[in-house]
Amino acid sequence: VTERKWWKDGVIYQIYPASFKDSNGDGIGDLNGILEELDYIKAIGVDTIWICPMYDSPQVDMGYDVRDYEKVYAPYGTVQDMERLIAETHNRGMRIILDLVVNHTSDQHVWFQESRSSKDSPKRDWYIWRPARYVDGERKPPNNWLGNFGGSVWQWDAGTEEYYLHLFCPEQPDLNWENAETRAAIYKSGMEFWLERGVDGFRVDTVNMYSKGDMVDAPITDPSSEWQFAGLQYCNGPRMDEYLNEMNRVLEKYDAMTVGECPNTPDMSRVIKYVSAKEKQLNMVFQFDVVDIGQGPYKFQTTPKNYKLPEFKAAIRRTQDLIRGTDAWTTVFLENHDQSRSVTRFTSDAPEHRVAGGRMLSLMMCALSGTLFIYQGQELGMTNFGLDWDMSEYKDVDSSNYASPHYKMVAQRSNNDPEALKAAKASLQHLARDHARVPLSWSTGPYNGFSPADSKVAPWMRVLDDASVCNAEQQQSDDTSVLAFWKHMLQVRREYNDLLVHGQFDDLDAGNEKVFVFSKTWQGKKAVAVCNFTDGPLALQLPAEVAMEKARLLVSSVEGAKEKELAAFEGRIYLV
Ligand code: TEU
Ligand code: CA
Repeated sequence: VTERKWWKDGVIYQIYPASFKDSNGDGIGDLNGILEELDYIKAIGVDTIWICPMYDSPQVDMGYDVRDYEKVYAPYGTVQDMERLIAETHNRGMRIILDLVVNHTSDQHVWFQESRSSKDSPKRDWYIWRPARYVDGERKPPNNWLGNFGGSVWQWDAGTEEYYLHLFCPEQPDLNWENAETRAAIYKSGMEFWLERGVDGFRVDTVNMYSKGDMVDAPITDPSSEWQFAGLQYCNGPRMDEYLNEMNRVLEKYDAMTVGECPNTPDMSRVIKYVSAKEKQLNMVFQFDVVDIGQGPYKFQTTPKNYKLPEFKAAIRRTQDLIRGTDAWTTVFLENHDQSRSVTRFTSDAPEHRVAGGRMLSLMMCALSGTLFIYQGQELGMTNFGLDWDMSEYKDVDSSNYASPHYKMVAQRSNNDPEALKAAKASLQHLARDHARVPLSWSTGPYNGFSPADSKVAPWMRVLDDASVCNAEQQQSDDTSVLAFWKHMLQVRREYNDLLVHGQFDDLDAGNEKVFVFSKTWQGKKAVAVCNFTDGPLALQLPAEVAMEKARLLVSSVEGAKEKELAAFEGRIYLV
């Protein structure tokens, strides 16, 4: 049994500032827009908000390229606005966490400007510089690693004639965590500046990439490319424990919570070490098992829905089992700003199924153990935008850097074969990060209510075409909406907190390709959840033990649930 903490029972609502709400009509979401909607957020039943990077940034990667940790990106507001937002969040009895992006900075950060100014700069060693390799007289980067957004992870700096490392864009040079002075500066500027202003914790970006190991060539898995997948090398390097223990000593002073982003970590014992209470590293992590499903090593080369339900269930089991007999803690999430919409990915966004899909996923998530994360718009059941969007309307650097070259390559290799191009576009439309970044639909008004009605500037990104299908205003007054169901489920989750948030998870029918049936147990109490992942009705078959013990239906995600039949995308929870 693990110790109780506020963040374990917490429900955290993630806000993407650019796309949440534009208060002043410049087409870009802002901090005052968040302030205006704090009561809306509180009414959902969440108790903590997480703000994606709102720091000063040239926005090459939407703020994940920080120019100054101690300033706010001007279109979003000021440090004073942040102080007000922190105070107003706390006044409502909620907490607020920020995104801590300290694996890398922007190339415009003064630290990097100094580092690149000369080889003798006192900050030279704050980033990762290496000389070129020469192969047959030709200049080559130090190794063959493929970057997260395509291409080499190394960028040549003509001024000082060395390469610097960037696991993401060239405009995002990696900080050198091996240097103690750099780490101290990170803690002071990136963390303490905001902890002193009252933030309650951090979502820690790419936390497992701080220690890069010995940076030898990655094995060749894609012979057609010069650059090879190296995620298993630059993640979880040898000094991770040391760095996280040190970082934790800073956080401890403020009793701040952390949730670390943890891609490329299939080794469960490594995950457990990150989040085991006695290890004093992180409070919890986001494992990628669920969101990576069906994706393969090359994100935009997969076909939509190319996985079977048992794989999805197994991925959930891997996150739930983190707390089985350990002192660790886990998370529940299906969406964030890097993922497409869960209704589209895991259920169906067909008009007749969208509401049922959104409600069932809410029921499933609320029945799983761990800290629950909801991404803005997920509470409304927002879906992916359509196939009709033009490539130029995808704004994310991941889509343009990665998908467009891929699309061009497909075009070239297939000699513009329409079928091949259709498949490439379908993959992009299914998985692009852009779907999560579409401005939130608040109403059916101009700009879907995202910008003020009299605004002269269009939102920075295209809004969804028909907001009458799904918007916050309508759902607030509709008992059958996805939003109304989330509110109800969060109450249920609170009422049965021990069982649903802390209980032991067991998959009762792991091989079933249509239905997800799992139980939660806590000190002699038991709940069973049943979720129909198909788009048609199914005969209800409860596990024998449940049926015999006369289970009581606690909640169903559809109106007028039938006794012997599950509706399409219906979820239920029984108390046994
Ligand atoms: O993401 C890091 C990450 O490993 C992936 O989720 C990444 O977005 C994916 O490989 C791209 O297809 C974090 C942030 O969540 C993301 O938004 C940033 O772009 C990235 O770090 C760099 O800071
Ligand atoms: Ca604005």
